[in-house]
Amino acid sequence: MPKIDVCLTPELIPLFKMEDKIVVVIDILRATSCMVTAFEHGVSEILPVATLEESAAHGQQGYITAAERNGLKMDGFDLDNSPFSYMDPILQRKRICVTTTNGTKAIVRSAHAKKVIIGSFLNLKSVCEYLYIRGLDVILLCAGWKGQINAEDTLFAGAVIEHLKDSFEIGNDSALIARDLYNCHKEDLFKFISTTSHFQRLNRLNIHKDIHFCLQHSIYNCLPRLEGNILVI
Ligand code: 3SL
Repeated sequence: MPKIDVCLTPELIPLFKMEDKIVVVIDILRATSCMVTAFEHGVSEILPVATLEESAAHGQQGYITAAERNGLKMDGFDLDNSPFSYMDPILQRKRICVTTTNGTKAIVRSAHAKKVIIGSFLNLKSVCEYLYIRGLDVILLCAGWKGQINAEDTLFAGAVIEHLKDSFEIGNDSALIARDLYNCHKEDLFKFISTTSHFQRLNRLNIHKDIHFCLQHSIYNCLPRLEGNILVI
């Protein structure tokens, strides 16, 4: 049986061999939820970059730019990191260059994997179907927060493991912890997430509706994947 490992923070990437595995990058609040929402609303490609400078430079080349740090939109860029901003019809068929505090860095750091796909609760079913059909070893990469573990990405990793439990072996203890955390809290994810650090951070910024939105399960079918350094569907 293929195995599922969980990498709880990008700081641990050097401990994993990604070249022969499918990596699912997870940043539930909010980067990967935004990306799935963007594609579902007609965006044609997303270029994830690590730095503000790279995003600004791509703005000069015709990309729409999005930049978030510490939950806030950065001055001089077009978009913030709210899923609702990506529903604007003006973005249909447009290319967006995005940089966020953790999510885009995690994507860039996993670009050497065999395949990189984008996971969120919004496209949970599509993620699980894809992994089931491929039947390869998987790394669920949690973007975390500035090198630390976070609960919401770990919960999503646990949800994937729980959904695929009959077809994949648990690869490491992080996967075991993620699965059990999800099973403990799956009846009321919001209640648990409302006790977490990023919830408090976003709450201080009045971003409650994004949190509710990002915790919806499988409302979208798209599955963004990395081709070269660009996300497409
Ligand atoms: O860290 C990230 O990549 C962001 O998703 C964080 S935030 O939700 O926009 O604050």
